[in-house]
Amino acid sequence: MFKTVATTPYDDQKPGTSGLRKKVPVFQQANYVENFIQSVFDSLEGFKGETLVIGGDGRYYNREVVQIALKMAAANGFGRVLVGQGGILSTPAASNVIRKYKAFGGLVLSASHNPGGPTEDFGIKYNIGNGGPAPEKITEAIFARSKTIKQYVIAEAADIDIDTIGKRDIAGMTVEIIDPVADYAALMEELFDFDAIRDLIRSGFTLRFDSMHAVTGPYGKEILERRLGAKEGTCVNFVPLPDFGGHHPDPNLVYAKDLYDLMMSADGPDFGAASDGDGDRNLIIGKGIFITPSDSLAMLAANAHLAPGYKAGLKGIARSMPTSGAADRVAEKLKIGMYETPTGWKFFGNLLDAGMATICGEESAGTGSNHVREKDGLWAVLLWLNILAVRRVSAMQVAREHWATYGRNYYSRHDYEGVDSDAANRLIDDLRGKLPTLPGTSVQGLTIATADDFAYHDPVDKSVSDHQGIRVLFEGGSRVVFRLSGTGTSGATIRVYVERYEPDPKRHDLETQGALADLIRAAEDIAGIKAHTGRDKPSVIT
Ligand code: G16
Repeated sequence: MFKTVATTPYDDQKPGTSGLRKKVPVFQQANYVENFIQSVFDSLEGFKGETLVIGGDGRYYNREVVQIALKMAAANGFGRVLVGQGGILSTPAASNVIRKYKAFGGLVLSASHNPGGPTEDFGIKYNIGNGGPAPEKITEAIFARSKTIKQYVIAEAADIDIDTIGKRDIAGMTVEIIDPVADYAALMEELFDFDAIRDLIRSGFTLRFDSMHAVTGPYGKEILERRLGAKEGTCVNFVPLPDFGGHHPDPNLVYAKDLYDLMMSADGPDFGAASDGDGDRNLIIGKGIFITPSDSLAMLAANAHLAPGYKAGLKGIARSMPTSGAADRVAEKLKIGMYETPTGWKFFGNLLDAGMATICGEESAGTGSNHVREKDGLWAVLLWLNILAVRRVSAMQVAREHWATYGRNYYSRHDYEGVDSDAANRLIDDLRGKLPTLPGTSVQGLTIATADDFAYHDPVDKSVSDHQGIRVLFEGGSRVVFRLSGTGTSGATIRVYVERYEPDPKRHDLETQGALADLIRAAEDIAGIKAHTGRDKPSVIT
């Protein structure tokens, strides 16, 4: 019933910021998927007879990998697997299912916001029993195992029907095909005041939710249109497609430009939002105003008590290091803890589990809370709607009042994508080498106060993560941060994060790139991006 297959290791199965992401043809190499999944299982202990969750964002190759994973889970001794119907589970929904059904862990099949299709991206991520991404200790063990693996085990069974809800069996292991939306929608009803949001919508408030042909389509339809009464047509691009309709399912101002243009137009709706490939990211645009993810985190944290799920207040806020300091000011006012972690949602898990943080967020369009252990795109949309339903003001007013109270953190990220990896590594190495000489020097009229290579000391498990990004802080609180993306699949992506704090409300109406112009020039002077890469402008500005 089970067979052991001899295999040889691949040397490139190192999980990045969020799991293993590669082009589909890489995953299609002989035993590539099997090697990785076996390496995951070999790095875990005590799962015999336990429950595993499997689901993905529906991208090309999702269905094939679900079948392989099911047969390998059976051969490795799992007792039961819960699979989203059609192999679909958004990342936050998968996190919820793992928690709700006390599963041992889960395999989330996604390359998130990266494009999908036969020559595009695929990914596999392992989540632990708290519903969150495996911590570095486990991802390192998986990588180590993948370099020495000699065999894997798999059930000799036919593919099973994953499209019909119900229980079936694969080589003695129970497989339950579950509704991917129901548990998640129930959780959202617990956290938010659906009556208040329904009233707001009934009063004429209009919205648009763009699923970018990715996984949140069915979730948006059910929650926004069916349960909250938004009119049909509120959800657009809601049919998940294996290639996301040929688009980049990344909810930013470049790839969701249609939504942005609509929201800036005179007859646009009151509120617009989009989510990404696997449903964990969010883009929030009020009528006439784009809310940066860093600002959204701060504004949600400042107003969260208006939603039933957070009425007791927040224990603390956590943000990734490159995320702006806007949320820090909210934490200061609320007199709650503020934690700065490396990029990667996995670093929030310990803080959430320990009850130290309630809300977390990242500049990369991610916000979430202790309701699951992943960032959650629709959750952010619903919290915004709940706040607007209670306050009965526009998103623009929420933002303006927030800035008037706390000051404004002008913020932008400049990405240089598809850069030669050696050149990108040299740029970072050179920067690292320069760090001790930078403080006290002036660039573009700005004086550098401190410069370092960010290292995180986890306050819960005391683990240390080094080399998490180069920070250059200027006198007055502005800063630039440089790091290499850990989610790309071709070449390297250099990310430059630029931030200026502006306390003066008379200066809260500036155009962002203009407000940051001297810092952007300073970043070039400090890092020599053009000299290292030949690029004189970023590929994406968000
Ligand atoms: C992943 C991680 C996030 C991270 C983002 C960008 O998001 O879960 O924590 O901020 O990648 O990472 P990087 O800057 O290394 O590319 P997602 O939505 O891709 O899963």
